[in-house]
Amino acid sequence: MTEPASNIRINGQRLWDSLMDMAKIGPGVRGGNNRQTLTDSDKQGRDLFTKWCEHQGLTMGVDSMGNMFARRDGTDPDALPVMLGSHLDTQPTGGKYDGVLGVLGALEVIRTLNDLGIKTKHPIEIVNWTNEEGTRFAPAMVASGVFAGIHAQDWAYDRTDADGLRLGDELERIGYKGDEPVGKRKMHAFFELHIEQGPILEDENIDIGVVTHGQGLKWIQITLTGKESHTGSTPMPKRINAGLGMARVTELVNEIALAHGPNGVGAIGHLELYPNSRNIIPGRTVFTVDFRHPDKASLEQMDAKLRAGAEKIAAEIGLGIEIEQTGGFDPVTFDEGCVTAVRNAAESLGYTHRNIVSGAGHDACWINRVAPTSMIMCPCVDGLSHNEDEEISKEWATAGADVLFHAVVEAAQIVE
Ligand code: HGY
Ligand code: MN
Ligand code: MN
Repeated sequence: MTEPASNIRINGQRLWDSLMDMAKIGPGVRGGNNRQTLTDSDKQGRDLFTKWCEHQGLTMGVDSMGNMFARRDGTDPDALPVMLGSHLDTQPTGGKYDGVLGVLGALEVIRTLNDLGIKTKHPIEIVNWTNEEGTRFAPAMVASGVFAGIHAQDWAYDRTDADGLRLGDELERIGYKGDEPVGKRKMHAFFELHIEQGPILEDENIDIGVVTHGQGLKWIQITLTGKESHTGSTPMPKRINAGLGMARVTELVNEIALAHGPNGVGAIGHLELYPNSRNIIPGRTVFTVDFRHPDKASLEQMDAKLRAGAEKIAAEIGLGIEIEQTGGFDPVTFDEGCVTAVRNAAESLGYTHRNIVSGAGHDACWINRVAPTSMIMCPCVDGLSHNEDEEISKEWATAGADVLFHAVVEAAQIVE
């Protein structure tokens, strides 16, 4: 087998144009995207992706979790496919590149292979994983989690959104509940191109992040139950204020994260407060603590401190408390062989590169459980993501897709 000539480059302008075309679907209010999973705009994005793949001669398969697999045959029909991809769903105030760069960067790899008439021994499949973001339906990476055997499919189907709609029903409604049993497809390797979503690569003026590890994550949902009463006529000592409890737990989350610095991080991004009336003391708050750390023991310590501290706060105010872990995964070490393929590709292409730990969670973190996996990162402006102002340059996108091309083709093995 020959190595892909290092002068082969993908078509950066074509990739950029596809990113801009996809960004028109499910627009946000400030130039980003709101293409949440299993909404009509997610369906439109999936339909456009299918059209582009079929135009490249790929055959599209959809599994029972809506994961999409666009296949380019190899010369060896028995060889397992090399898969590459990410997710097309976005946050409600998301950017144009989080996830999308990985799916459309993969499509650009296929377009370049077709342009050059390159054959590979292994088939190559582009993947769009359903519901990576975990916003509309918690947890994040739920469909790649079912694929990797982490979650049961029925449990995933029963996840509900804020309006009580079930994930399984919404999957059916948009017509992407495939017949193929989830997890049936096996793969030779998986590569995911993704924006860094942090400031390191841009600050150090480095083109490529060679992702060696992913930090661990815990989503801990807390429900505090107090007593609704009049904000004017209820004497302070008689109040059982769930909102006060939530505020104190928020402060505690920040203290715990800082105490486990510099790598520990924590915040509360999801909050429901009942009845949310200006002149009623909140009787109930439901909120999710997001803790992350690259070290498993530290993450467990953060979790334990939170539980003990929240129980203490609830007792001081007289609140009922329920604590439930609603998502999470241990820190991830990616496959050495795949990581080396990424590093070698960046090196041979003349791109600057450095090892990096992923701060965000990705589908690759679950797929790493079932196949050799690694990730490629490109910088993003000010390290900003999960914000409509998320921005990258065409050059950064192109470099990332070039490295993806060479890493994937090396794994898939060119055949003369
Ligand atoms: O939460 C995460 O890290 C990912 O963006 N879903
Ligand atoms: Mn993402
Ligand atoms: Mn994201």
